Amino acid sequence: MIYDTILSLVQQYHHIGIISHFRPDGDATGSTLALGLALENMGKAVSMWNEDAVPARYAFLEGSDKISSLPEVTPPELELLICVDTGDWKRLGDRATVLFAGFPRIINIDHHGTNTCYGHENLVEGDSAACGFVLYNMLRHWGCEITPAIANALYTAISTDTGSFQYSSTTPELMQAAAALLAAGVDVGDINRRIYQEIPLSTLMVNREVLNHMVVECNGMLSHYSMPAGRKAELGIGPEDTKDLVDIIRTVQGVRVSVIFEDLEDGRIRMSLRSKDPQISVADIASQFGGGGHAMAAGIRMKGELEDVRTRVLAAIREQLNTK
Ligand SMILES: [Mn+2]
Repeated sequence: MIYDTILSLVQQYHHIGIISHFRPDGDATGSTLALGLALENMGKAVSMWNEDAVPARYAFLEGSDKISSLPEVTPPELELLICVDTGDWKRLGDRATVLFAGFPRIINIDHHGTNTCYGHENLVEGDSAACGFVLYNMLRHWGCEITPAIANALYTAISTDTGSFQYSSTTPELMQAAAALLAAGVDVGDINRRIYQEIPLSTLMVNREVLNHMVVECNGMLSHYSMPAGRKAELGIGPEDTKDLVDIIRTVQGVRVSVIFEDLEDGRIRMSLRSKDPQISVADIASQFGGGGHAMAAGIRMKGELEDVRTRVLAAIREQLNTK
């Protein structure tokens, strides 16, 4: 059983590093923290890292200040590296992939169906709603105490990756896990206010920009929005502000596929894709362009000009919409 294999590795080693994907979301942050705190409670020396800072909206989580930026060199004492919520190695980020290249003991714990199993041990539950749910089951199997701080981290991971328990990935077992987390000390009103009702004004201003300029086409089945680099600079917005934009344009009645195009400073285009139609997998579309994710939520990063990339990706989506 993979849970036991991972437990025996954890028991065998003392200095353990935990890392998740760049531009961490609630699942990446909550999963890093929940596992980190649980391992600390087991007496381990734990380092929690991320290539990017913890988003401000998750800074309330107890222990989130322990998630630090990457070290300059791989710490010589590091014995075990655990990657959470990260579907492929390069999603750890440009610096992390160089820093940990060739590291001899990597455990990959994830829930992305497109996971490339880059670890020496891989716990990948592709139909699980959140990495936080995979971890919840593993920690329960290990017999770990779910402290209030761990419960809050896991709840944040699970809630944010299910759109507050709205997506079809929300199973009875997941709801039972959420109930157990409430029993373990999550204050559900407080945590939901902190996660969903304390949005920075700058983010809401970006939302307004998106609503002003989104395009709905393909008989109302496709919504998209493009954020050119110049416009980002004019509005003075950072990466945090552009994270969940696709969730705004996907709510349009009748829309089946939504995509956001964002011109990044490094010459690449970031795309965030969502499907509301079980017949259309945006992971399949994303994989045509080197991206990946889940059937209903996927992402792509590729080099190129915004116009050109948009033309190609929209053509692939229109083809799907017209044939299904
Ligand atoms: Mn996730």
